[in-house]
Amino acid sequence: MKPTDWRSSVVYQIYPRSFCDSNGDGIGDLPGITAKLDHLQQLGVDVVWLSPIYASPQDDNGYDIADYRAIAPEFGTMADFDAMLAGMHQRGLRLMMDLVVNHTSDEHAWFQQARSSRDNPYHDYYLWREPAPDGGPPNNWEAAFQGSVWEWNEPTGEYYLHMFSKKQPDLNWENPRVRQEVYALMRFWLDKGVDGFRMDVINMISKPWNADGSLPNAPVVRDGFLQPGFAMTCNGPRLLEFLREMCLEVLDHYDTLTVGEAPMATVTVGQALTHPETGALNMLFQFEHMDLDIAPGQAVGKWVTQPLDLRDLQQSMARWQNGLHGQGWNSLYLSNHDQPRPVSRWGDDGVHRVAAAKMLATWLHGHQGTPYVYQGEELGMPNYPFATINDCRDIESINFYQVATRQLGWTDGQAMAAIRAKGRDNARVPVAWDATAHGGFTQGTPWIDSHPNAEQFHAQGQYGDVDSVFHHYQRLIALRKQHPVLVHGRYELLPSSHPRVSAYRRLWVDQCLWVVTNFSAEPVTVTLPERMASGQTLIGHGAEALTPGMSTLALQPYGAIMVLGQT
Ligand code: TEU
Ligand code: CA
Repeated sequence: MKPTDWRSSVVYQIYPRSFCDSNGDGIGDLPGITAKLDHLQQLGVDVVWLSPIYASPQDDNGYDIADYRAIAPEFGTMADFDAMLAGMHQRGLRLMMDLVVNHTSDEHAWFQQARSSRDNPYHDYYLWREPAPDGGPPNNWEAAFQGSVWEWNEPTGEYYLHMFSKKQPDLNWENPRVRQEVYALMRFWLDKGVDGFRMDVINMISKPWNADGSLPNAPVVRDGFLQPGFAMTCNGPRLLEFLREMCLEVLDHYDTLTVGEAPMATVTVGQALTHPETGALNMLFQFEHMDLDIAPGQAVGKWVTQPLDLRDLQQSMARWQNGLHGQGWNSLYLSNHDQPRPVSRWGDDGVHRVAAAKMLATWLHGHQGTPYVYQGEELGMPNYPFATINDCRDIESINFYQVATRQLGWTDGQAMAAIRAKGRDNARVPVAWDATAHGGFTQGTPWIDSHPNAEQFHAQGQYGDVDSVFHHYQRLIALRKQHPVLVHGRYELLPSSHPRVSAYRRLWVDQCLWVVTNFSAEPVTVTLPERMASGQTLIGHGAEALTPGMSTLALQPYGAIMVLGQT
């Protein structure tokens, strides 16, 4: 079976809870997605990544699964799922489901069984440890959503491990029965016609066990017992072995597209996991660029920020572009359901919002790899002005707020400012479809408030506007289909005569593609890379028209240009 060549594909991520509500209960659902498939077809994307829709107590909005083969009632029925999948395939769209198998929900039957007794056949599906000599947790790891990664289980008199919330116990991948369970549920969905998987924190499944079966303490980087433990379980010793087994057992038998979410992954890990011959996944989500605005030398993590230095971003992209060229494959993303809106984070969501959203898109889509568009990004949706913690719904932000204001001495104002800047709910505000109430997301009351400025960026208002962000994404996606240099071209970072202007090129056969983008709110004039002036502008906004012989280029605030020429 000739695998589909997905390298010129563009993926659209749907966060079902916030995409489109079809029955007025304020929660997005599967019939709502089916009703909006023409929007995706018009945009020109090829693949949909659907965040979790499985039965779940929704402690972490579905990333805590209680039944992998059942649809959460609030999202619809299996018949709704089948109709949505059929609608996608009819439009030539392929579907990647979210595979969340580093952990389950504590309400999953496996865990219910496992926590009942040490002799239960499911007990070894999870990770249990005796208390430390002082009766406390077995080691000093802090979980991603605050608190210890260890939770006491009275019935068996031991602790269980949860890297995320205590309602998300980690699975024991050392147990071959657990791995077979995962392969079976993957086949269930692939046999239904699903086209691949986005794999949640997949590089955390192999834990760094000591010879005596204990887990090492995390380095002490701050006062107190708990220390950041997240990185301790990333890129573990048996990761590639488990993923190669997954290929032999499942993936090699289907025409699939796979992307592994891999926090703390390095270029070396990227090469190992996505190498066309020796790897196991088509691509990864790595986080190096997502962590560049985290202030160094502080132990609170992402909530303490620093301005983005464009050179850091350039260097990071260059590392991955060059590191995986011919050795693997990159994903390209600036946003998803865990990150704030890029136009607010690295652009401008005021007077220059449209130009900034287009600039970031041109910059990202000019690179080698598979671009991901997160719902609302194609409309230039900005962050949300969360006023109080009651406006928020995300366990990560709510837990952070509690700890920051109760234990770290942060004021409400300081904590809310951090949440407005980095909170995940920024990405989970309902999509704005039209000028009606709640941006037409629901006829009811949305589960989280809709954006107060939806009238500025709703889809209906952009379909007919050739200068809109939506049209810009449509053209960028079409260019990837027309120009092989965008798919295969080798990346080269170019010197830039301005600290807020990025310049790079792609080289393929005798073709050269230049991408020059202004990351500042000021008009700038930069030195033109050689031979660019005689090229053909493929897409540009806020950029001076090129004429042969030009040596400089004037860019408006957040202006950008992509030019095709000869080497
Ligand atoms: O995210 C893992 C992950 O890396 C995030 O926790 C990220 O670091 C953080 O949110 C940034 O603030 C995946 C899912 O994408 C996320 O939604 C889940 O909460 C998490 O795994 C647990 O399943
Ligand atoms: Ca609904």
